[in-house]
Amino acid sequence: MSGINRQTILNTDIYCLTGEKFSLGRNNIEVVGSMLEAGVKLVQYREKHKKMGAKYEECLKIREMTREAGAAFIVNDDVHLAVLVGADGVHVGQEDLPLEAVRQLVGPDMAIGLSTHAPEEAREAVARGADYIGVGPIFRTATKEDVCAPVGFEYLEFVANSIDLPFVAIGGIKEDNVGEVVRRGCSCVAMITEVVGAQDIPAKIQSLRNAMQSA
Ligand code: 3NM
Repeated sequence: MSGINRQTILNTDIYCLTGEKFSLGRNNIEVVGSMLEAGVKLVQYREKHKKMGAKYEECLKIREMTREAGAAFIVNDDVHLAVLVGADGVHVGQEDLPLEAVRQLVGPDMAIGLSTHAPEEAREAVARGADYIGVGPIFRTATKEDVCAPVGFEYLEFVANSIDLPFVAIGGIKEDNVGEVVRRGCSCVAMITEVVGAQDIPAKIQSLRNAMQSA
């Protein structure tokens, strides 16, 4: 038994997403290895522009590594890839398949995360059976293509106070602003560039944890 399940998948502090082009020349496998070495317990594979064959190979390897480390593994966008590699979850956006269709494909055990940017999307996520929601972008970010304007703290506070679902804040979160996010009632934060773009990933994770704990 891994102990990882739909309801508790966000019960951790740092949710790390891959982003090879921001990884200082390192590949995703190497970067995920450093995240796991640092004790990260939740990893998402996110690569918008790789070919499916390459994504499949990387996900198989990351599945093996995360399982070994007792970490949860979520695949972004590709529902069948998530199923094929035995991921713990799949994360989708507002324009992907509807949640009911995703649930049909992944079965009863896999967590489904949904990106949201406004109160009505959060309410809809609850009604349609998401297991958790992403709340963002909190700050300006250039990492995601076609990203909307920052939603700021107002939407984050709305979710923290009014939505009965686990949530993760995302978008432009860095060591120097993560404390503000935590103080708004957010216990799990997701990051791409702050982690994958760090020269020393374990040291960065430690600094982020220190900043979160002293917030
Ligand atoms: N989703 P960074 S913002 C993947 O708002 C993603 O839903 C967002 O990258 C959302 O930590 C984002 O480098 C990019 O800003 C996060």
